[in-house]
Amino acid sequence: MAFTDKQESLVNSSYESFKQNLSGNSVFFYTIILEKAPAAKELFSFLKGSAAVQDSPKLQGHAEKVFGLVRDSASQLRATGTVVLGDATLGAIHVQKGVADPHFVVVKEALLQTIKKAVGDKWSGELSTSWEVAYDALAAAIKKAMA
Ligand code: HEM
Ligand code: ISQ
Repeated sequence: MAFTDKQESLVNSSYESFKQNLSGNSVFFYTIILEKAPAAKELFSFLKGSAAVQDSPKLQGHAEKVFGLVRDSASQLRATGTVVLGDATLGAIHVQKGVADPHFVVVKEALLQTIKKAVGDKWSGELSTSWEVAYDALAAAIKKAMA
C-alpha cells in the first residue's frame, strides 16, 4: 500500500509536536525504553552508570535524531515508496553496540507512546499507523545494513 500525502503530513505535524517539548518527550522516550529493556541502559554511552534518566543536550540530541530519521523515512516512502539509509554507518554502529531484533520492537513501542503523549487529543489510529509504517521501513533498512 502506498504511503500517502496525508500520512506524511500526519507524521510531519506530530513530529513538530514532539519537538515542542523536546526535553520532556526525550526523557519520556528513554524512560519507556528502559522500563521495557532495563539492560539497554548499558548500551547508551550517555546513560551508562546513571541511576535514572537524566535530561541532557546529548540525550535530547540522540532522541531528536531517531524521531527525525523516522520523519525522513515517511517522506521517502511517500516520494519513492522505499527507504534508503542516508547514513551508511548506522548498521555498523548498532552491530558494534550489540543491538538485537527485540530491541527494535521496544524502541518502536516507546516511539509510539511518546508521539501519543506529544499530540494529546490529536492521536488517532491513522496517525499511529503512519508512524508504524515509517518506523518499520527504517528499521528494516537498518537491520539490512547490520546483516
Ligand atoms: C546509535 C538511530 C534503533 C541503540 C544510533 C545513531 C543513530 C541511531 C542515528 C547514531 C548516534 C546518534 O547520533 O544518535 C536509530 C534508529 C533506530 C535505532 C533510527 C530505529 C529505527 C536502535 C535500537 C537500539 C539502538 C533498537 C537498541 C536499544 C543505539 C545505541 C547507539 C545508537 C546504543 C549508540 C549511542 C551512543 O553513542 O552511546 N542510533 N537507532 N538503536 N543506537 Fe540506534
Ligand atoms: C536508538 N538509537 C539511537 C538513539 C536512541 C535514543 C533513544 C532511544 C533509542 C535510540
